[in-house]
Amino acid sequence: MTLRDTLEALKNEALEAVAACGDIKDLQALRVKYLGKKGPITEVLRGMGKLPKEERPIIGQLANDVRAAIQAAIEEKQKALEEREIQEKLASETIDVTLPGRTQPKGNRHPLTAVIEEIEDLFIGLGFSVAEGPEVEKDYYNFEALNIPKDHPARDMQDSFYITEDILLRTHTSPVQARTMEAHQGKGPVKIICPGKVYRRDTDDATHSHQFMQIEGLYVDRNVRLSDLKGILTIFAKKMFGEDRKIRLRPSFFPFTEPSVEMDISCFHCGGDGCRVCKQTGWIEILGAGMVHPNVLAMSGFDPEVYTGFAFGMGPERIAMLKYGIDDIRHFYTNDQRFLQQFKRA
Ligand code: 2NM
Repeated sequence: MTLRDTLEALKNEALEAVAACGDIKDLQALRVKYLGKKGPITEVLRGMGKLPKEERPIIGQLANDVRAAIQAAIEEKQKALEEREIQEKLASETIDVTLPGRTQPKGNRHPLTAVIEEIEDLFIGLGFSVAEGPEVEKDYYNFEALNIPKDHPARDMQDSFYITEDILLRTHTSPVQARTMEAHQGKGPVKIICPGKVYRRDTDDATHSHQFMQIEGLYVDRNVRLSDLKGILTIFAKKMFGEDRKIRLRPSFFPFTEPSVEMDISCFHCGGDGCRVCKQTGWIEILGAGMVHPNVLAMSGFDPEVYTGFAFGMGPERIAMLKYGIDDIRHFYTNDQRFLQQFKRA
């Protein structure tokens, strides 16, 4: 075989191999095999020295043409294979934009949080600020500063969670109010509501919990009267339970207020005629309140001859239970989705 025939055969073999190739990796191997440094064309060009002088340019030209032909075929194939790869990818990765989206499960506010925030917003609208304080509290702020005497049943070890002899889990949020008054150094006004967790040594049942929420309000200034308390609480009752609500105050007793009252609202279910919600009385007890005891004002640094104040306290669980007809306080703390999901807003 002449060199010319060898080159011609090489070209045909290479072009056939390239034409049959269906894979980019295999094509790369063919490129190395035919055009590489150790390939047959390089070998022909290396052997040129042994050729008669007049044949060299002819064979050299032919070898270059063969190399160019193979190179062109490989490049064309490369493009075709790459194009095929892109088309395959596009076909396999098509997105159906008409498919409906995956719905994300949406949470909702806890009903107790919702009621507390509603009450907060209402009092903020009446000029109150929100104040907070520690849940682990000194006996002094929890009892002493609130005129709760040493022999009061609330101070019994059986009724409160004591940590040491003079540190306990607060049994109400009133210590926050005592601390806030103290921080004001005898200068009014103090106009705050204090929402927060409180703790009592109770056995949990449908209406009792060892841990629950409380919201207390306090307004101390010159000339604050019981009529101011009545006005504020009437607005609260109407906003919370409907514009038709009436309120009534019954005399009561708390160590930290004098006089002390309990407030009822006219039944929002029957309007006052008597039903199962109001136990046929027409009235529903909502909160306790009163005029801040002079001893409490004095212990917190306010002159009771100059300043007076009203205070009130309520249980947001009870408010929420009445508002939504919830029959067991434990529902608030057990996170049963069947309960919680009922308070989704539209
Ligand atoms: C109540 C009822 C009546 C009350 C009193 C005070 C303070 F700190 F100012 F003395 N805070 N909260 C109070 C008064 C709370 O809860 C049923």
